[in-house]
Amino acid sequence: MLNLILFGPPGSGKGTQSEGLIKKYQLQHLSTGDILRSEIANQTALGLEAKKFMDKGILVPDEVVIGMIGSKIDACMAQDVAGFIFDGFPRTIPQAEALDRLMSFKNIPLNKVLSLEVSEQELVKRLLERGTTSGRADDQNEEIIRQRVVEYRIKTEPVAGFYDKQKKLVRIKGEGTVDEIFTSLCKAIDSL
Ligand code: B4P
Repeated sequence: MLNLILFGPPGSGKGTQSEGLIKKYQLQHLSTGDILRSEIANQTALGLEAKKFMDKGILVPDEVVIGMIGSKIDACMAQDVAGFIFDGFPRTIPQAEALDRLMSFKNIPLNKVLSLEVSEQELVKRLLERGTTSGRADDQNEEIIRQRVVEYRIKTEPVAGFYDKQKKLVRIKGEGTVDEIFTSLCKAIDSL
């Protein structure tokens, strides 16, 4: 199995690059952002709870996200998958520890953590641009976007150190064209 984490701040291109990677490597895409938005669209209890946090640019509580990803992995393992791309998960140290436990319990490896490095100025520009077309509440307002970046710096950035210690972290320049960044990601994956 090939199992990867696509890591990086909001707007760094995790969702964009996942699209190409899942096609090329035939991987199962697990995006906690997408799963949460679908729960909101279906007005489930989990979605209604998550929306309160997401609309403010704050991370959804760990126990909600960890339970959610655990059941998605179980559902995918019931089918025959070549591997997973985790997109937007883990976003905190407790989430990373929970994923380690889950993977080792299921006896599946985590091969690499690919970290997209993008400046804050570029992140805010991209998300405001997407806000004009996506209809996403968390992309509409610069204050909320900056709050998401603050959440990233405080709660998510330490996760890079967690995987660096495990010698799994690869830093990739996340600025340039989508194709250029895709080529760098593929190079890192193919060197495995
Ligand atoms: P996510 O859905 O994960 O979204 P994201 O971080 O905003 O975006 P991503 O990095 O995927 O950017 P994209 O490719 O789309 O999270 C949303 C919210 O959900 C979080 O704030 C949080 O509240 C909650 N959440 C999700 N996971 C959670 C977790 N594990 N724990 C707790 N809470 C969680 O790109 C953005 C824009 O840039 C697009 O418009 C794209 O076209 C553009 N772009 C991409 N690459 C580009 C390039 N090379 N050049 C120019 N523009 C580019």
